[in-house]
Amino acid sequence: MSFIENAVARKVLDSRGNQTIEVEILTESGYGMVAAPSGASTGEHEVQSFPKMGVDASVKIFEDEIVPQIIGMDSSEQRAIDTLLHQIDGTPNFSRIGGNLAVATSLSAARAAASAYGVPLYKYMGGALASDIPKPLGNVIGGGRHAIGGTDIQEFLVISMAKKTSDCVFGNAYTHKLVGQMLKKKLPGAAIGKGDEGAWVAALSNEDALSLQVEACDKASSELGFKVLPALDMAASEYFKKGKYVYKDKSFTPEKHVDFVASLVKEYGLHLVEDPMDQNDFKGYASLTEAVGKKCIIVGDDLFVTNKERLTTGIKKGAANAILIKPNQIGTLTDTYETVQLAKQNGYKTVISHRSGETTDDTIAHLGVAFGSYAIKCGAVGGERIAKLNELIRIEEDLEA
Ligand code: 2PG
Ligand code: MG
Repeated sequence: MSFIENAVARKVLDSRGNQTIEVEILTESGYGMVAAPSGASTGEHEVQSFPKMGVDASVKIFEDEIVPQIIGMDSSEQRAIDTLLHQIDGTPNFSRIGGNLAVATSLSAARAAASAYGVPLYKYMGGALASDIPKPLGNVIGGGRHAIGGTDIQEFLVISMAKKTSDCVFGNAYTHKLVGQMLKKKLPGAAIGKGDEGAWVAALSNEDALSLQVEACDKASSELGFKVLPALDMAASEYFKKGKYVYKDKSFTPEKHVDFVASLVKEYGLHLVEDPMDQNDFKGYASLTEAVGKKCIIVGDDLFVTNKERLTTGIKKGAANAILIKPNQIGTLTDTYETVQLAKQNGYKTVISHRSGETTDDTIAHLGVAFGSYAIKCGAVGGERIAKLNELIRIEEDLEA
C-alpha cells in the first residue's frame, strides 16, 4: 500500500513537435511519471486524445477535478483509479477529459505503485514469472500519413527472430541501415528522408519498396545468422474511399483487395500484416484470415482500437488472429488489460505498440513483457524509439541477472 500524496500534470512536447500531456504521481514511498503519445493515422473508434479545447483543458481538469479525488487513494488500487477517471469524464470516449490525460494518469499510478514495491513495472504487473520479452518490430520504410511523398502503404516493417532481445534490436537497426544504403544506390541523387517514426521515405512504388525490404531482410539474415522477416502495416483505412481501396496506380473492391493482400503475403513471404483492410470491414478481415491466417499474423489496429467490444465482434467473425495494443486508444490500464486478457483467452496474439507521435517514455516496453505480447512495435531507430528498445535491453539484463 502506498497512498498518493501529490499529482501534477504538465504540457510537454512529442516527437512531431506537438503538445501532449505528462503526469507525475508521488506516493508515500513511490513515484511514477508517464507521458502520453499521439497518433496520426488514428482509428475512428479510438477514444478522443484531448478535449476540444486542447491539452490546456486537460491540465485544468486534472488540477480541478482529478487531483482532489486521487490524493489519498492507494496507488495500487488500479481498478479504483481507472473507474474514477471514467466517472470524472462521464462520456463513452473520454471526450471531456481526454484519453491522453486518462492514460498518463492511469499508467503513472501503476509506475508509482511498482516503485513503492521496489520492483520494475513489468514485474509488478506481470508477476515473478513474466519473462518473455516481445520481439521488436520496427519500420524501415514509411509512407501514408507518416511521410509526405512516400508509399501508399504506411509501414514496411522488419522483425528479427534472434533468441536474444538485444540481438533483435541490433538486427532491426542493422536492416534499417541496409535499406538506407540500398535506397541511395537505387535512387542516385534523389532526396531520401525519414518519416515520423524514423523509417526511410523515398519516392517508390509499394512493390519496389517491398522488393527492397525483402532483399534487405535476406541480406541481414545471412550476415547475422538469424532470420529477419518482413512485415507491413498497410493502414488501409487511410486509402479506403467510397467503397474502394485506392492506391496511386490502382484500385480494388474489398473482395479484390483481399486477393491482393493475400498475393503480397505469398509473394513476399510476409510474417505479419497489420490493418490490411478498412477499420469497419470485419468481413474482409475474416476472408483474409481464412485465406492466409495460418502462415501470416493478421493484426487489427484501427479495426479493434484496443477495445474489448470490437475485439469480441472480431472473435465472433474470425477477423484477424492478432490485435495491436495501444493504451491511449482506450484510455486506461484496466481497459487495456481486459482487452489483452480477452485476446489471450481466444488465441489472438498481442502486439504492443507506440504511436507515430511519441515521447521518450518507455512504459510500453514494460507492458509488453507483463502482457506476454508476441511483439512490440516501436520503430527501429530515433531517440523516442530507442527509449523503448534500450529499455527492452535493460529488462533482458534484469531477467538474466
Ligand atoms: C499505427 C501507428 C503506429 P499512428 O498505425 O500503427 O505506427 O500510427 O500512431 O499514427 O496511429
Ligand atoms: Mg497501425
